[in-house]
Amino acid sequence: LKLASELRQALTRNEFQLLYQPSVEMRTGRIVAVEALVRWRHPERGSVPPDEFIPIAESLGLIRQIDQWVMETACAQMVLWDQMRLPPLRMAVNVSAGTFAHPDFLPGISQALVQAGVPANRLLVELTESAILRLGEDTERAMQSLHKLGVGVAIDDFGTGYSSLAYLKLPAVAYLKIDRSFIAGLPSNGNDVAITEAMLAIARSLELHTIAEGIETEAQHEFLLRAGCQEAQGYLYSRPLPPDEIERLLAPRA
Ligand code: G
Ligand code: G
Ligand code: MN
Ligand code: NA
Repeated sequence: LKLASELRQALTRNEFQLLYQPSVEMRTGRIVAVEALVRWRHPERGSVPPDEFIPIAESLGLIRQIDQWVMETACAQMVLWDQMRLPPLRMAVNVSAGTFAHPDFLPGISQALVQAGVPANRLLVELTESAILRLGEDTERAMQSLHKLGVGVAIDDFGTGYSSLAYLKLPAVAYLKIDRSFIAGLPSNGNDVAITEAMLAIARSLELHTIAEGIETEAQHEFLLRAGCQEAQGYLYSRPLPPDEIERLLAPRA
């Protein structure tokens, strides 16, 4: 596979790029966080979305290197934004199951934080519910180490993974991200309304912070705000953006 050999070289050729999607506090509309989303700028194919190359990177054993690059780049970006005196944001990074379970993950994430000089509590690791299912008992050990380090975990694509809810009690788990497949039907689809309200209720009783994904309409925003969801991401607020456009959004106006 040509793409596979090209993917091996993409890191050394510096072909990866991070876009940042804002996450807004629903009550105020204020941007409080960004999620780093990787893109591959392929010399001929143009921008390759992660859905196409992350699975290949996982099967080739390259995902840990990519995720490490993402963590280091995202931490360095936070420092640049601090130096530009932008309001301090939380930074979320996505990691694959293979990255999360590996013994080098904890040293890697501490190194990224120390190297940049960023406090651990500004970084959030997003792990999908299906990754947790694949990890099994390794999950708990890795979660405990992360918690000790001070890095929180968000359960990404929540509601789609068919996994047990037991891991929601782990102290590292601080955020639930409600998958956009449930948001899409709001506020008219009764099943999506029921499921979303149930997920928000679970989060409330476990004192987990909630982030809804994929908000595209004002009606979805209004519903989620009234239902008590705390934070949201989606095209209604902003697409994933390159750093300079984040700066334009956040720069204090004169
Ligand atoms: O940006 P986009 O919506 O196309 O992302 C698609 C998926 O790719 C997301 O669900 C996200 O979890 C995953 N993804 C994005 N960036 C990274 C990354 O840096 N590492 C890993 N492992 N997955 C990522
Ligand atoms: O799985 P994860 O949540 O990490 O991936 C986020 C992906 O969802 C990104 O690739 C991003 O481009 C996409 N996304 C973000 N906001 C919206 C939205 O409002 N609508 C849709 N359809 N996709 C979105
Ligand atoms: Mn995510
Ligand atoms: Na998600």
